[in-house]
Amino acid sequence: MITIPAQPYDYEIPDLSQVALVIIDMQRDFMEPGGFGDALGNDVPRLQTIVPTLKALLEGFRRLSLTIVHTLECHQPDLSDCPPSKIKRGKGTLTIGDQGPMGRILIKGEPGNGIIPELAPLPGETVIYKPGKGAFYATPLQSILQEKGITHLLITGVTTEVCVQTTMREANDRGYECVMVEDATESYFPEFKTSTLEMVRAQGGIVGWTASVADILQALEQTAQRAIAT
Ligand code: C5J
Repeated sequence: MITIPAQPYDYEIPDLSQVALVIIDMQRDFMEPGGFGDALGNDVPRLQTIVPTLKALLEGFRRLSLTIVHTLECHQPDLSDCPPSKIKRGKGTLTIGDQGPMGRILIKGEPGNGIIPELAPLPGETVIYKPGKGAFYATPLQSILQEKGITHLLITGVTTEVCVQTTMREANDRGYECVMVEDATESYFPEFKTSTLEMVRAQGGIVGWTASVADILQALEQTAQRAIAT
């Protein structure tokens, strides 16, 4: 059993083979000027603060050969998977499908839709293309996790109260034991990040747990070292 200090109480993973790191939407469209987040008038650079901590967690998972899932919010070029309500929403300077400085906004394969280079997926890591905010909606994520025997998810990425929280709630309803990683998720709105972390772990962890990258890495690495020593 792996025990991670967490809130509202310790989080336990039966075996390293059962945990996956889920990295939500660390895409240029949300992280860089000229993308979807920027078009909606957000303070885009503030999301950069989590890149080093999330990278440390990703590298820890790679060192230990654990399961890694990246997601991208994106749509087909003909927008056939994008509800008209989503296109209309926001009244930003550019909307989904429009040509922006990094290519068409939120369209699969466009330069702006790619994951930032610091966190780019490596061969063998799962990449989920998702048309919704939640990573389970209209994707093969559930069947991939089931095939791998994953029961525990460490959820990270952007933005905390939109795609990260939606994914965690979807996962919770499907029976996964989830941690939202405090210093590996970020929002354009600091108060929304704080509230999301609080609402996840309120009421005895009604949606799950929150924990820090340092505590997670320490627990996972100690377990892996113990396994090598025995
Ligand atoms: C948003 C996301 N904020 N990845 N997407 O539209 O959170």
